[in-house]
Amino acid sequence: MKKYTVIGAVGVVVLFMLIWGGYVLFDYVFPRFFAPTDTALEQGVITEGRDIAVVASNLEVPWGLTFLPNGDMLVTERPGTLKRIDKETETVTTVDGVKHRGEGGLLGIALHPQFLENRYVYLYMTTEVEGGLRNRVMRYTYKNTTLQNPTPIIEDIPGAQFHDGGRIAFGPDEKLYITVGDALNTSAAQDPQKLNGSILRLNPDGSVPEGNPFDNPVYSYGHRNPQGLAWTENGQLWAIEHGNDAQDEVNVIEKGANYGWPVIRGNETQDNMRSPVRHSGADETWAPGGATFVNGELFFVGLRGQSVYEADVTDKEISQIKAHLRTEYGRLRSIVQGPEGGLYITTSNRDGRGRPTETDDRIIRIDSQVFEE
Ligand SMILES: [Ca+2]
Repeated sequence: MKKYTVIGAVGVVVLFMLIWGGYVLFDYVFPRFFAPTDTALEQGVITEGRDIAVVASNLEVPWGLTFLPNGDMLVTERPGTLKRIDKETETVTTVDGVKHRGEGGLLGIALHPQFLENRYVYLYMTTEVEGGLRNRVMRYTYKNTTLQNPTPIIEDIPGAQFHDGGRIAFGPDEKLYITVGDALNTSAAQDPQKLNGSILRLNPDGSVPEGNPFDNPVYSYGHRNPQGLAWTENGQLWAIEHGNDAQDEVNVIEKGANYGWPVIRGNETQDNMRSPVRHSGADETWAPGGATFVNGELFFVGLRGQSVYEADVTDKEISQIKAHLRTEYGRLRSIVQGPEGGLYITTSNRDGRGRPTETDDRIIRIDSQVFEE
């Protein structure tokens, strides 16, 4: 009897240690691994009297964000739900076929440029098929706050636990641009016949536009895991991507160009490859998310960097990058300018790499003049 009491007591202690160990691992060890690195950037100062307000909370890894013509937000949550946010948050639908694993799941969202006429919504998502994970873009008709007529736009993009890309946006040419990560297949990034490690350009119906450089969906290649797309007022595309070990990149995107991954990194150069306009340096990680131009400045957000970055852009150069709101809201995934001019950022503290507060994840509206001196 006594023997069993001892075994039982040891069992309880072991069980307790396992639970405690798991708690420490998930709550302290993982977030430490993804804690912000030191930064060499100047820190922005918030203009007093300007508004920063939480406009939605209790979301689950919001990833893509866009505005309907009436000003409501449509937000994807990575586990697979589409939400509509006005004063309240309402689930529109759980999207069929989404596989939420690692960095994959329900990711980017974009509205057709003539959404008012056709009600088309585009979603980028990870799915699981025989043979593994695949990413795809689907088009739906958004009607009475439901998604109808699911139509594939591009399918069978190889996916993986990491580097799934996922940002989608219509350019000023009304073509759909799609960021696709290398999905851990680094050599695919150097092959413009392969979709991985590329920025794609498609007609709104999914066909390959005239003028694409390789007569296929690939517009630029040699990317590792591009996450942000933004166009200047003159229509120049910029993209932001994750480096391998720090050295996150800001690139000016030209048709048919090779951005070097995995052959060159940081400031390295090679014939017929483009080096970034700026990168984060060998010791600093931004882990960038979305990007947007506002009044000629390039704004992008950082997951690990936990900041809103503001880059002063002249033509195709960056003179300075400032970090705003560092660690104020945790990991940041998306930044979008609202129809009234405010900047909207989304947190990503529930993605397994952060330390969520009770109200995470959140969407925060920032008066666009907050960062002005
Ligand atoms: Ca590069």
